[in-house]
Amino acid sequence: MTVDDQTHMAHALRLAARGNGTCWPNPSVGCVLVKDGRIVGRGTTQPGGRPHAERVALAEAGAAARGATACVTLEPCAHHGKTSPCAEALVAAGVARVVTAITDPDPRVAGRGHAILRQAGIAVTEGVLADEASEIAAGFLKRVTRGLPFVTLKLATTLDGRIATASGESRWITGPDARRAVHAMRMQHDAVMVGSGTARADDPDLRVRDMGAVRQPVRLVIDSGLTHSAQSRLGTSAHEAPVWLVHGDHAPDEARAAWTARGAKLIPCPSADAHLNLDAALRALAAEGLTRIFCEGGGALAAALIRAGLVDELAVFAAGALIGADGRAALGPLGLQALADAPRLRLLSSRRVGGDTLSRWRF
Ligand code: AOF
Ligand code: ZN
Repeated sequence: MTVDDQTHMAHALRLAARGNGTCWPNPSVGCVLVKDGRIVGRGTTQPGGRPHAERVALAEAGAAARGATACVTLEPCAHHGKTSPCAEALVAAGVARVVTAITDPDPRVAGRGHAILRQAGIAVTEGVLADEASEIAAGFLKRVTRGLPFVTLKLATTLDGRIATASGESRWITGPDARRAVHAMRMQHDAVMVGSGTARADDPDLRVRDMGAVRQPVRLVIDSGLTHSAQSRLGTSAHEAPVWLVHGDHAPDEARAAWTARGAKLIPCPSADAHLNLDAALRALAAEGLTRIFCEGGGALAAALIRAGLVDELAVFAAGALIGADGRAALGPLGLQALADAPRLRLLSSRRVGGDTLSRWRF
């Protein structure tokens, strides 16, 4: 591994990071082709997951790929999809050396991509900036290895952790810069998720706005009884951007018919006492291809996800305001018996966003 490998891998990782939210069920991969110290090709996995990053970079480089070094954030694929494997494409293009960050855990690849390259006499260096690559591919890695999506829970609260006054007034707690940052975060996820209480109370639209043309994330409601009205904003815009509802067996037939007629996708899930089994719900969503879910509340869903150990990251926007104990709490009850049982999170980063702060924490 050289300093140059790290520099070019960092470049490939920046390309990969940009594609998060657009490629599901595939990972967003970045690829940089370097020859004589010059970048001759760059690629990112394209929206929808194809073409793969290596294909895009090879197409840009053309004949210049011969003798070049390819830096790829994920092991090149070894399986035949709509096209031949990327590992074979790199061999055919005459690439001299391949540098990768992490192995692809997809059982169709899992080391075979590296093997194809080595068998063709290409020098392969693995593990360059592996931690950074695992971070960017966290959704894909969790889905493939555990059958669950990576879940980020966003909270936008006052300094004392309130999200509304007692009367339910909540617009706005955080400022315009924080709200814009939320749209940028939605864009980096495959789906934006809320519980049925928030859907009913806020009638949200949940689309990414003012970010140019984007692949809209799936708008997801966890709604065991299918109580959210199909006449809502989500219902009336379901033909413009995808809306999925996860519901229990007791959801009324009329509600199912109304949502289906709107073009929404219904995902049935086992439930007990009117509560969905959230682990099963998230597994069903991963099976549908989702790798990164951005949960925007409300407090009941947020607490239930935490209790079930299903949240990976917490993103907290805190405004310099106070509401007090008569306001609504950001989180429903966690049912803790002792302080020792309180979930402890690790601080990833903390920064100022306009007049608010954003801190990111890992479970
Ligand atoms: C690469 N480069 O840019 C990506 C890869 O459904 P398919 O045929 O497109 O294959 C999806 C699998 O390909 C996915 O599960 C992962 O293993 C790999 N993704 N591989 O060489 C890429 N996105
Ligand atoms: Zn590929």
